[in-house]
Amino acid sequence: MNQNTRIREKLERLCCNNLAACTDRQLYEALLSLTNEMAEEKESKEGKKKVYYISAEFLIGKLLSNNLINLGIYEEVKETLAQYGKELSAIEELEPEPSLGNGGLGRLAACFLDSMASLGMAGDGVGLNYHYGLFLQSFQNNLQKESPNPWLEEKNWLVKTDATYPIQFGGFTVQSRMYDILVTGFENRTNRLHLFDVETVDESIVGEGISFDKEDIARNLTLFLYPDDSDDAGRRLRVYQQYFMVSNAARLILDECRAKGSNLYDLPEYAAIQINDTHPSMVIPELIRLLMEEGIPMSKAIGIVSKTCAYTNHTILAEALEKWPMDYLNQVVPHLMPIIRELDTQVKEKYSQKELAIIDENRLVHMANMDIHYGYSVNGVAYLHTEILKNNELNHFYKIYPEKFNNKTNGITFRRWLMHCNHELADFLNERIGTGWQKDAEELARLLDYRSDSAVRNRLLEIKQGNKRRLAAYLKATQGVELDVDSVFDIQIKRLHEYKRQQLNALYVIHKYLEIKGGKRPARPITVIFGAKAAPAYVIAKDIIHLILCLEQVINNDPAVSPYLKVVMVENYNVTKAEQLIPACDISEQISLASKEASGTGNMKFMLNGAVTLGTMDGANVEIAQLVGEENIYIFGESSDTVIEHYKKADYVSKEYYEANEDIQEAVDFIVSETLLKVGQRENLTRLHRELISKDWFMTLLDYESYAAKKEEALADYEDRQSWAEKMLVNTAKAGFFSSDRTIAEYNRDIWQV
Ligand code: 26Q
Repeated sequence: MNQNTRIREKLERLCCNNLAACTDRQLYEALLSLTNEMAEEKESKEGKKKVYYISAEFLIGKLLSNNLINLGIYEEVKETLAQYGKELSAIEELEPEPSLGNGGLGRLAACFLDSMASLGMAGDGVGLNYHYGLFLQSFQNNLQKESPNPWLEEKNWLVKTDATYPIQFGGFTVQSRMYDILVTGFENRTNRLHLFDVETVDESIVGEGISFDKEDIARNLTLFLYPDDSDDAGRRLRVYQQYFMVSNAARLILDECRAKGSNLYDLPEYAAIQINDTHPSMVIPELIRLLMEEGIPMSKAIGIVSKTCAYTNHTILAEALEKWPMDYLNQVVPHLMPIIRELDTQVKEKYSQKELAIIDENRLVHMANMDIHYGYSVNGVAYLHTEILKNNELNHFYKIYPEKFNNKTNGITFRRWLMHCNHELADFLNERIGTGWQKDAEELARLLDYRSDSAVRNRLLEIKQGNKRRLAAYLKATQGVELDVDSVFDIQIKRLHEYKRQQLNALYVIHKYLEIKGGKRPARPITVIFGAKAAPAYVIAKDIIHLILCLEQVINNDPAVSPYLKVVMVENYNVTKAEQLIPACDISEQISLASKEASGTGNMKFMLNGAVTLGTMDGANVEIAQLVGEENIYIFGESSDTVIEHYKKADYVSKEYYEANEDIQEAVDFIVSETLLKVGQRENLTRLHRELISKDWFMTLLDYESYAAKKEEALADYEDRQSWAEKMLVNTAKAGFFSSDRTIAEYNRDIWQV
């Protein structure tokens, strides 16, 4: 029986033998069963060792079409449905997006699961089954509003398992339950994402917006993904969540390893545990505790765990490094405290420097420090990031454990970020360079043979134009905005944070607006697209969103300007929207303050899809620049060394830049102009204005001049369509290095050895 017939029969059976009469919803549910059934068939007998990737976030995005692609049945399903007059794309739209992550860190974890399965490695994810993903964002009066974001429908991707554990907190115990999401590899094995939950969670305790009773742990434990750590009760709940996650993980790992024959002394031969940032760090003391319960002496238990756990650092912002007050831990996990204290004592006996302590003089427990002392590997997520960790942020540790430090430059899965989101480009590549790139991403370099071929260049331009048209239609349908598809699409989509500097982009928009008002039109209309959620308690981030929304209102409604410049803030930016936006991008904005963005992964997605980067020498931009060469990227701004010097000397004064440059002053002052105050809130706009002039911690004004100049250069170059197409081609061709298959192969070679 051929594949097509088999799928048709299965679908028919799932649809009670009347596919034509099925609604799209029924078809969605049938496809969900079909893919899970086929995925289960690909679960293979395990080898001895397995990777456990523990993460508080897995930003997996919609799964249906990705699973169809990975199972190799996308085209067949699409055709079968078409024969009955059904459209796969309409069915895909019905799937709710599981937004179980905040941003880059969670999306990376999802790409890694895809790559482990696609490479045929035994590697499972372990995390939490949040009932509500990252809040839904809507705009009201040019302000961000948050509301709950449920994703669990009656029929969903979760497979209920029999695994359940009693998880003990200070004063009470909850019973957990493990649910699995099947992770299909591309034409390869199936792995699992284990998401733990408690049965007592109660969705009815959610009140106004995204508020809820933060004290009622049994009912709220896995209710929400944490968007921030703004209040005390919220922070405490986060500790409950983290311990719940790692205690379950530790028990599962020990159970599975014992079942495979481990005597627990040989645990490192059975398990490699990757700690994704410090959120799962308590797995270290928890494993030690559980091993001791099995009768293993503490010193031995510490040794075993130290050979099993490895830590990835994703940030150099000091405020994001988790430090938990001892009081919290005493309340939430009193049984872990003797172990954490002993780990700290052993460190203090060996090393007197206070930077190396786990428990500091303010009784704060430094989770990263525990990971570095008691893990066997510490990695950063891009070359520059790892260098900064070694030479600055974690230098004290690097000096005592140089052998533990290694770099693993991030990557992205090409299945989702090319094959699924950009069918036209994927098909064209298959046609021109064969399909080998799907398994060996470096084969994309074969495209370089065509860099001077005008037929290929024209086709790339045509594909881009088609994607821009599709995006325009999508934004018209979802937000009612009209885009000029012949304009340059300049896109910045990522979490809103001052260090990512959406405000820098906004200042340029103001400058352009004023220029056009003054009669100077750009060579070609420009469309500046933003997408970003701000943490609900992050005041300045919300002010920046307010500014962008006010600019959108003013500019798009000004008939003298809107034919030449438009601003669009995409509502509720998420993975699904990224999949629409990225293929349609001409200029990719990666403009963080150098030294602050650990890696970035959006930058890689844009590059792969033929956008040209406008960026600073930060994170993985450095490696992108090296790969594509300076004529295929627009780099501006101060270097990370200079920026780090400014912080050390505390000598950056934003006001000096404001006073010295007329363009800057004009743009900054426009934030509090009559024009903007008419559509915006005085409080928000004046606060942001003041912040930029008197503080500007992330040095927006420092880089304004070089940013504006580079952007002008990029816009001018865009007019030579043939040479721009060559830049697009080189970017796609050189993106192979950023496949997460390469990243995962490196993790396995240097850290996991599965
Ligand atoms: C911490 C404490 C309390 C509440 C929340 C948090 C918290 C939550 C999420 C801290 C950090 C995060 C997420 C960090 C993150 O996404 N980092 C990004 O990781 C990407 C993958 O490595 C990099 O590409 C980005 O550069 C980095 O910013």
